[in-house]
Amino acid sequence: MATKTDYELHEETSLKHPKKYKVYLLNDDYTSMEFVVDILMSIFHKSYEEAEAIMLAVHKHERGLCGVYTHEIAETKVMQVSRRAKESGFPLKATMEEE
Ligand code: TYC
Repeated sequence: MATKTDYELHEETSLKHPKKYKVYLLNDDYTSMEFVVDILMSIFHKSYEEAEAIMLAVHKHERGLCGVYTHEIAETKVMQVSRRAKESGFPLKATMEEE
């Protein structure tokens, strides 16, 4: 078989290893601890215990890892956090960065 083009190699490796993105929650002074725990349980599927530990870590260290996802899923989680926060009148934000 002829040598693969850069494009073919890229397609092959990106299908096998799609890039992953870390999603972080950011601390602020106004969002309630209870709301953050609820977000971690409902959007990031954490148990109550895990959610409380992540929330306290964010409160203490300014940001905390909520999960690692493909680009589309990470983007959706960030948007869901932003929509729920807005609806509830909290400034809570999530960010994503390539792993
Ligand atoms: N710092 C907030 C408070 O004292 C709690 C908080 C935790 C807010 C985590 C955002 O991502 C966050 N009420």
